[in-house]
Amino acid sequence: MKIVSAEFIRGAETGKDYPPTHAPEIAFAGRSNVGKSSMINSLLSRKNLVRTSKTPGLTRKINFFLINNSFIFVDLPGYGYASVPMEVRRSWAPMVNTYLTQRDQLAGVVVIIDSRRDPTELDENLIKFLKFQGIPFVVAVSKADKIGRSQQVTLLEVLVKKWEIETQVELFSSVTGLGRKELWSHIIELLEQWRSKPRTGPSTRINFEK
Ligand SMILES: Nc1nc2c(ncn2[C@@H]2O[C@H](COP(=O)(O)OP(=O)(O)OP(=O)(O)O)[C@@H](O)[C@H]2O)c(=O)[nH]1
Ligand SMILES: [Mg+2]
Repeated sequence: MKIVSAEFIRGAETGKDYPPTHAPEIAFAGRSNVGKSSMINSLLSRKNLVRTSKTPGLTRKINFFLINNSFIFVDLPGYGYASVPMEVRRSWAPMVNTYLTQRDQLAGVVVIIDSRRDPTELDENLIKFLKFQGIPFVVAVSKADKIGRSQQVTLLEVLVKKWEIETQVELFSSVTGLGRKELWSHIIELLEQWRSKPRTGPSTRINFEK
């Protein structure tokens, strides 16, 4: 994918602040500090489009970036980091839940798991939620440069078995560029799928009332 332009549109906390755009969106979700923002920079070959930090909990809003004037990357705030203030942690669920269930432009989610940490219950909940909602997703295992080849293989096996997600798990490193090409091809597929069959209206939503 040739990146001609990439620009920050805005950060939003509630639905009314989402940009009034119609382009399909790819959202990046995962625990705090897993490398979401770095992954977006790496995919776009931009060093500092998205702010990254050693301190977990940096991204606290839903940040929208317009790419090539044709689709949007959405950097979601990270979940589940103990040192992040309770108030912030509590706001994650409704903020992200609203976005994932109500944004018709959502074409798919990149779920990011840290290669050096065991997947948590929160990661599993996110995967279950996406499956339940019928939201297409791929899993990217971040910071793969930090673990050896045999650990990489074991981790992939564990994830595939645990979550039954065979074809969509990719190793990724923002440092070495590992998995960049593969992740892009998944993203392009998700965008194409959405373009041929956009997610529209209440028929694709699940009714929790009854
Ligand atoms: N070695 C290595 N470090 C990485 C990689 N990706 C991210 N990091 C480092 O991990 C830390 C967190 O990265 P971010 O991209 O800010 O993580 P985030 O998921 O956006 O974090 P929050 O916004 O706090 O939720 C930074 O210090 C990055 O430099 C990677 O692929 N390899
Ligand atoms: Mg971030």
